[in-house]
Amino acid sequence: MDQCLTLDQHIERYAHADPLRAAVGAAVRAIAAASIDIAELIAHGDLAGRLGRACGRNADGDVQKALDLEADALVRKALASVPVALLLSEESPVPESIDGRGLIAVAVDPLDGSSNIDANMCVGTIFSILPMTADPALAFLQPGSGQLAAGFVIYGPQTSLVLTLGDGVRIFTRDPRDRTFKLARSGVRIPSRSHEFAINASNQRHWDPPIRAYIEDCLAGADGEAAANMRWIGSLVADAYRILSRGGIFLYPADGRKGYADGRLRLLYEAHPMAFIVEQAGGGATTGAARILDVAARDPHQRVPLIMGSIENVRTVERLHLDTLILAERNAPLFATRGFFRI
Ligand code: FDP
Repeated sequence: MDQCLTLDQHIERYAHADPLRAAVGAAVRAIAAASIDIAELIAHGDLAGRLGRACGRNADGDVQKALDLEADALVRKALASVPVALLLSEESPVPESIDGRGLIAVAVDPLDGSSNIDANMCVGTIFSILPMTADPALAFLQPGSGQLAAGFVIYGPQTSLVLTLGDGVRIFTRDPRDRTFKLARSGVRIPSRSHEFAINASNQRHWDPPIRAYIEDCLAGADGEAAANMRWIGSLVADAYRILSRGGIFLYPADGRKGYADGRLRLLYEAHPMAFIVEQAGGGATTGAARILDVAARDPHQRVPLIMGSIENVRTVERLHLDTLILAERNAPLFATRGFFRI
């Protein structure tokens, strides 16, 4: 591994003289530069004013925190000098035109996990880069498999950028000595099987049968399997980073609460980029019924159920969704001696 390779050097190697790749590289560099400013703002905590204070609601009704708006402004400013045709931010109601000659469309969640700001926990910035389409109205209606690049920055004990340009996953960590991102890990692989799961268990009574059944087996340790361990940070970037580091499964399913028929997470700037990264690291990402990267958006802020992580665990959840016979059998008396882990 090129231990001291900087993000800029990596992007130069990737882009060569290809204009589309150069545009992708420029957007990644701009978001990385904005993320250094965001990291420094977060590091000031309440000394920078109460970053976690509510300031209003975005077009979709989500509460906006002060840091959501500051991060949005920093990302927007950084991308202003990059050939981006369209920008979709979680904080804006509709995609905005930036550069009419731009070759790419960028979807971004400037500050993910904002309910964690006051608790001094990990938050992040997530982005997805798509090729621009001849008809601008179609740019964000492409399936996730069309992404050219995806990544997220996690603001934690270290600030790290997790990046895929479609050739595996690399992690660049910010070097505090010179404010540059340097390659810390390449060839990131998610172990194919894990005994760690992440879900907001307080929603259990609202889950559909397949999710309920899967989690019951995780807790029971069916068929001699060790009972699984639970971790829920409540910050997508942090749960995703842990899964990239040591495996596991993350579930934010659809549930019976009002407004949760498609889960909570957004397709274009949360599920698509995470799915691209996770698949590039050998994992899986599904709605339960469909591969996330095959899903195309109907509207810019569409939500989608997201189940992602270690491939064998994800496949088990998919089988539970697709095969109603498995669930029927589960309810039969014989199930006392069988579990999904053996299927
Ligand atoms: P947040 O609302 O704090 O921004 O995407 C939104 C998100 O956090 C994810 O980061 C996180 O996984 C999820 O919502 C947490 O949802 P719950 O509060 O329902 O657990």
